[in-house]
Amino acid sequence: MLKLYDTLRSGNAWKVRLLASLLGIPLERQTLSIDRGDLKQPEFLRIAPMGHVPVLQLPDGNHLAESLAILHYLAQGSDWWPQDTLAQAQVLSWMSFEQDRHMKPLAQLRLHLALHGHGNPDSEPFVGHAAAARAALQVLDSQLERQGARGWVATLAKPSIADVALYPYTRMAPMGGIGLQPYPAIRAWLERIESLPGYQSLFPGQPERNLSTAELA
Ligand SMILES: N[C@@H](CCC(=O)N[C@@H](CS)C(=O)NCC(=O)O)C(=O)O
Repeated sequence: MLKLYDTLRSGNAWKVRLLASLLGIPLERQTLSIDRGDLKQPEFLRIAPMGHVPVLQLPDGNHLAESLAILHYLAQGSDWWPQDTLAQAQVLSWMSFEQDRHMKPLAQLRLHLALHGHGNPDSEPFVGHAAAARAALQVLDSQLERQGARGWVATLAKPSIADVALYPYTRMAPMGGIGLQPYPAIRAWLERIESLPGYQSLFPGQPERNLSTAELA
């Protein structure tokens, strides 16, 4: 069985649980705590040299770090990783965008303003993160509009791992003070992802916790 090292609220780890659930792949879950310092322990750093979750443990004992590498691994042989070389490159292009321009500002706003609950949104660096987050969401909204009402971020007929990669931090943007009202194509796309068979929320069965910051286990 595959084992996922995650934390309760990691959006990067949510990507992995979401894809596994969409694919019907069972995952054992070991949930670590950043606050308790679990990610700095030598036993974690031995399997995760980068010191971050998510990390996937394979049945043969190998470990795989970085959410997008794990998505790529899990999606092999499925429709979530297209067969056509150009389509694959387009998926990689949107996944690079996610890491380079999308995830970081949205994650920083959510982490500091919502989860830690301190930081003045009207001061630096949060003003800069908010501008970067809105610029990234505008790029995503325009792409989804270009792809049409039935298209996906990087592909047309079927969703790909680019959609999974871009979903969690877009969905949680309002936690960091970035409302999604100005992005109609994004709002329609979020709804379509949430109605896919196998969709899994951040806290399955506890929808009220999805956008909450409560530190209950
Ligand atoms: N590029 C990495 C980013 C992973 C990442 O930032 N993980 C966060 C949780 S969402 C983490 O482990 N943070 C630990 C820390 O900041 O000490 C990925 O996509 O997996």
